[in-house]
Amino acid sequence: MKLNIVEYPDKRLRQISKEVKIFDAKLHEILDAMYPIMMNTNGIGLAAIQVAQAIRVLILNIPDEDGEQPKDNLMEMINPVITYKDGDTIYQEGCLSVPKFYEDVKRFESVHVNYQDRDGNTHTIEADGLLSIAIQHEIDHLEGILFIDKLSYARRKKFEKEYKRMLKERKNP
Ligand code: Y12
Ligand code: CO
Repeated sequence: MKLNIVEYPDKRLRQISKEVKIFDAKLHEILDAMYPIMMNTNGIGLAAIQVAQAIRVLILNIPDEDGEQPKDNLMEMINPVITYKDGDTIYQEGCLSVPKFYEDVKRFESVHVNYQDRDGNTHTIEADGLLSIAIQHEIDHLEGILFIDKLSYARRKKFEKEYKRMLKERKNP
């Protein structure tokens, strides 16, 4: 299965992703295709809508203390729901769908999340640090929300100007 990353300002990123009800080979094929895309682009998180699949699926591979991302650390979350949130934290985020831009974003410091795995089994995780931030960033994608939507008016204006310039430069180098 060949999937490509959808980039801002593509409207598909604004879709609300649908709940997964069937945990079949098609779902596994999408998950299996998402993993190399995330790893080959140095990503730590990817939502299915970023590869034009409007289903409530996300994957995460948070680097360990040595900056390594072994496949053992891969997390697949289907139909994730935040059930508890606490505290505030600010982190400079980036997104594979918004290339070359990194901005400080305020998130909850810790979250509890219920989700299903690829076989439909239910799990709960208590996350803080980078994992918590990444989960919140990816769950936003499922609602059509991007990290740039969380910027102040002035920062968003600056971003739009610079992003337009970057796209133009990429088209006519
Ligand atoms: C903290 C911050 C962001 C997240 C969400 C997940 N975001 C990513 O995985 C972003 C990856 C990313 C990778 C890039 O590198 C390449 O594309 C090769 C990148 O660089 C460029 O666009 C040039 C930008 C973002 C969770 C937690
Ligand atoms: Co993103």
